[in-house]
Amino acid sequence: MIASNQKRSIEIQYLENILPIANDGQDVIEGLSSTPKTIPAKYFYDAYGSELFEQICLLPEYYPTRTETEILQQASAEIAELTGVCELVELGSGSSTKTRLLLSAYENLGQPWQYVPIDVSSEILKESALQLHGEYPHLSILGLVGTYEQALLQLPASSLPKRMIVFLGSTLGNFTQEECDRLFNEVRDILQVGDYFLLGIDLQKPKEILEKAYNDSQGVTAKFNLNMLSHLNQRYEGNFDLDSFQHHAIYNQNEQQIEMYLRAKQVQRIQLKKLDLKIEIEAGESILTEISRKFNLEQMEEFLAQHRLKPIKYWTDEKQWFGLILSQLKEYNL
Ligand code: SAH
Ligand code: AVI
Repeated sequence: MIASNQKRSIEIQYLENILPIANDGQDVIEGLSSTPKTIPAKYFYDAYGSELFEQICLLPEYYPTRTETEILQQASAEIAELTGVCELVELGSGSSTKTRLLLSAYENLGQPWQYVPIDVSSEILKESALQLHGEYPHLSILGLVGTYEQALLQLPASSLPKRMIVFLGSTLGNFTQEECDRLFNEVRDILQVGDYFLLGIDLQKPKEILEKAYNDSQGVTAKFNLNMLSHLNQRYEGNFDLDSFQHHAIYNQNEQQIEMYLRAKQVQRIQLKKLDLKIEIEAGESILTEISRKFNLEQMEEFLAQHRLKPIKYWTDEKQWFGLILSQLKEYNL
């Protein structure tokens, strides 16, 4: 436990690429060499991509951020009361805007505590960590720049008796079922019995609402999607021509997921020099850049329980568009 007179701190660490996850770019090579072609969603988030995501959150059609904010406004004080003072570790923290509702609730407990934001996008993480440090007098911050896997493998021990891993925004929806399973195993392994996991998930709803949210009228989502190519050009010395691709997003009802694509308007010869990769993309061919799965609350509770994460309470909005589930790691066999 940190003594209440101890000086609070702020630190940003850049995580090492350690085996078995030292694969910068390997996932791009694999994705672009497979059929259909894919690019992992984490490549959306360079500094400009994070800025565009912030703009998406404010769009009238993009209901998830607004709805989860409403839920957090109602639930944050209760969550802080239920868990007590703890270390908050946030996966994919971005600007930490919504998280502030939670952070304020923990700050109101009036004791020293810690926040560990984790994000691949270094600029937005550093900027928001500095702001939060100025705003919350009881808070120490350890920002970790890296992927979820890297951060969960390298997370330093907490000096507080309890820890809560926070995963908001339905970012879990950007994972395949297999990746969700792997992440929940990693979360389980990092938590001690009695620790918490707070998960925000986007719920199933009519196709029209979903497709509008990913095809906004101002074209911000299209810019966000195309920016991934510009990020790859800069990162790996590539020659993607952004004008030769078109944003395309549909709801796949069978898979209950939004699928976001970049469709080539004409044949493309792509080279990513730093990855030593050359590929050809046909006219009309689509690259899958993101899935965004839409969940069912009861099924998610079952899935959590299968990973020893026992649901304690859930919150939702009036329309049941979004859900927030607080679960707790239980002993084996209980
Ligand atoms: N939690 C915020 C931001 C969601 S956007 C919200 O709810 O609004 C997803 C965030 O996850 C981005 O900030 C992005 O940079 C980060 N991210 C995406 N893939 C990641 C990965 N593999 N590892 C770590 N962070 C990742
Ligand atoms: C971060 N993630 C949960 C967003 C989503 O809705 O899947 C990313 C996004 N893609 C397009 N718009 C927003």
